[in-house]
Amino acid sequence: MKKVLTAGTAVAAAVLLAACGSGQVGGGSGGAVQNNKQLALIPGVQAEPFYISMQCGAEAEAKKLGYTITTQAPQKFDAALQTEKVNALGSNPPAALLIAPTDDTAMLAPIQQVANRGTKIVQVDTSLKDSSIAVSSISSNNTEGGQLAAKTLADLVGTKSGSVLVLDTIAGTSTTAARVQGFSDELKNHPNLKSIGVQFTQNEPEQAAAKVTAALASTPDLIGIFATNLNTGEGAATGLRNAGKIGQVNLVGFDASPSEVDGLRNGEYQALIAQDPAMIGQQGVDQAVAALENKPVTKTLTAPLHSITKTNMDANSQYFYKQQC
Ligand code: T6T
Repeated sequence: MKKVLTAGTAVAAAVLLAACGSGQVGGGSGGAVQNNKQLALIPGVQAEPFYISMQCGAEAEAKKLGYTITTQAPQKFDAALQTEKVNALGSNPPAALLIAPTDDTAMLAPIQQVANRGTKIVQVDTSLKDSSIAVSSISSNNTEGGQLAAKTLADLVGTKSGSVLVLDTIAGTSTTAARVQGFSDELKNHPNLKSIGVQFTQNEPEQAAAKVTAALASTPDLIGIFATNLNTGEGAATGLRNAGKIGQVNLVGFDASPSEVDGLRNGEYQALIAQDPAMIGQQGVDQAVAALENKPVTKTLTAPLHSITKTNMDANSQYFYKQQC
């Protein structure tokens, strides 16, 4: 069963989930983790506003439900570093682990080891190719987010024609891959916009900036850039700024970090597709606790997205990501 979460309906959603009759995953007994009220969150990378906002949502919900949650984040968005964090859960694993796998294949084995010790697994944001290990997976509809980005870009350019660059993060990142797919599919409906391809950036703003610099040099008719997450967006803005091309090339970003929001206000970005990471964290905890307490669990949950422009940004400030709770 797949459910769509809408903003401001968290309580209603929880009631709906509890009443849901099909496609549910039973909690089962946790073996060694019975009566354990300890949850863990392993996000993709430390000190990043998307994951900080997710952590805030998860912590508030855990407290409300009488659980504690600790967060261990890798220093970089990197499967080897994230594996170290997973392995460090060691012989005293949490009752449930909320995790954003940084690689849709490489993270399966370490997560499997934790699951083998009785820990319930909940995927938040990114997911494995084979998600069957998780009792629940919560993310934005990233394919739709990519489509929304392409439609937004098409609206921005109107009848003008030109080339479009897509900046992805790291191969194996489920979310940004889905955004690229959605964007590329929708772009086919806009023949005035021609893709010059997808560039990986290793999720490093410096690499994104360099790709933009190179694209500006090789493609004089560059009219738009789709940056599939906040790091690629921040790098793209730097590349455009360095070349004096701010406002001449439309930049549509994903996420709503403080620096992206500032960039939207001062014209570096023309639009942002904001996620609701706090809701993803909150629902991650709700699903984990439901699994632990043998209550109905929903296998797949979709959090809402919001297209934000300079014109509507003040009315959408609740979707801006946090630097701290
Ligand atoms: O866009 C988010 C997240 O959804 C994605 O999976 C990885 O990048 C972010 O954390 C933003 O940097």
